[in-house]
Amino acid sequence: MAIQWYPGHMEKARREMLKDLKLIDLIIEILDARAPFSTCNPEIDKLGANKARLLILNKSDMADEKENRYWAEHFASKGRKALIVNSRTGAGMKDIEKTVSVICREKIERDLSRGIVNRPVRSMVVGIPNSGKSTFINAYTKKASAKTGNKPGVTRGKQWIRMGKNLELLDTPGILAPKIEREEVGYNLALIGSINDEILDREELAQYFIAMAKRRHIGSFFERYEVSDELTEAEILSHIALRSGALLRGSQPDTRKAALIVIDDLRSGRLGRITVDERQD
Ligand SMILES: Nc1nc2c(ncn2[C@@H]2O[C@H](COP(=O)(O)OP(=O)(O)OP(=O)(O)O)[C@@H](O)[C@H]2O)c(=O)[nH]1
Ligand SMILES: [Mg+2]
Repeated sequence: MAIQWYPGHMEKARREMLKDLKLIDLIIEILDARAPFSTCNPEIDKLGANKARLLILNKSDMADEKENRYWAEHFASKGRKALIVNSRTGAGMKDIEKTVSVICREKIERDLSRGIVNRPVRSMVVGIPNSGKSTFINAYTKKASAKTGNKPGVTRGKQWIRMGKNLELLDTPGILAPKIEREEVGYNLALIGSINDEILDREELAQYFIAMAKRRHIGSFFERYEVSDELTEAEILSHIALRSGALLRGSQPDTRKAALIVIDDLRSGRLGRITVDERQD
């Protein structure tokens, strides 16, 4: 599956980010906790080589709790601090300040040795489209200062946000293009709604997810549609079509429509809290 998804404004945003990087001490990378591997951009390792880094496992309310803890530990084992956050409620944000002062201790000590006291840490929020960058900033600053929307690519401009005396935040557009080097990364990004699935075969995407539900015994899936996990993916889609009354002429099951139902149920959380990325050990 060759996903070509790199709109023009992403390349422009990337150039902007490179300029902005010179101004900051700390990169706050917003990941989607449902797909922490797929939404993490490895390019940042190179671009932000000399910067302090904080990972945010955002939308943690939609991801499996056990997996949230796994991913936080996974990143910690690689020397990367990751906080589990829900930007809609602000849950998990109280640890940010303390964490920032730990991560940026070197900079703070360097400042102190030069006689600079309380110069704020300058930070920048980055992440792939729709990961929740604007919602994160709004919640953290507790005022609606950045525009949000449930569509990739809403933010185009940029703005600095002053946050008390210890932190300054730069709101940036969804500047990181997802890095799709493996097929399942593309599928997982599509499942969580991070890339336009118009460019994908949705029936194939739904079948990919159903195979995952079978492999991982995601009970909520089979309960919701009252279907056996012993059927094939195609049979399960047919079953879902029939029981939802999604029929073609001649009463044939409309499996395309069934695929849309499954994907929508998954994205809106009706199948429960599901982390789509597999553990990486
Ligand atoms: N459940 C849940 N939804 C979230 C969370 N954070 C963001 N969202 C939702 O995710 C969608 C995208 O959020 P945005 O803040 O617009 O994402 P963004 O990264 O700024 O997107 P672009 O600017 O388009 O790149 C919105 O519908 C938010 O309400 C979260 O922690 N939990
Ligand atoms: Mg935004």
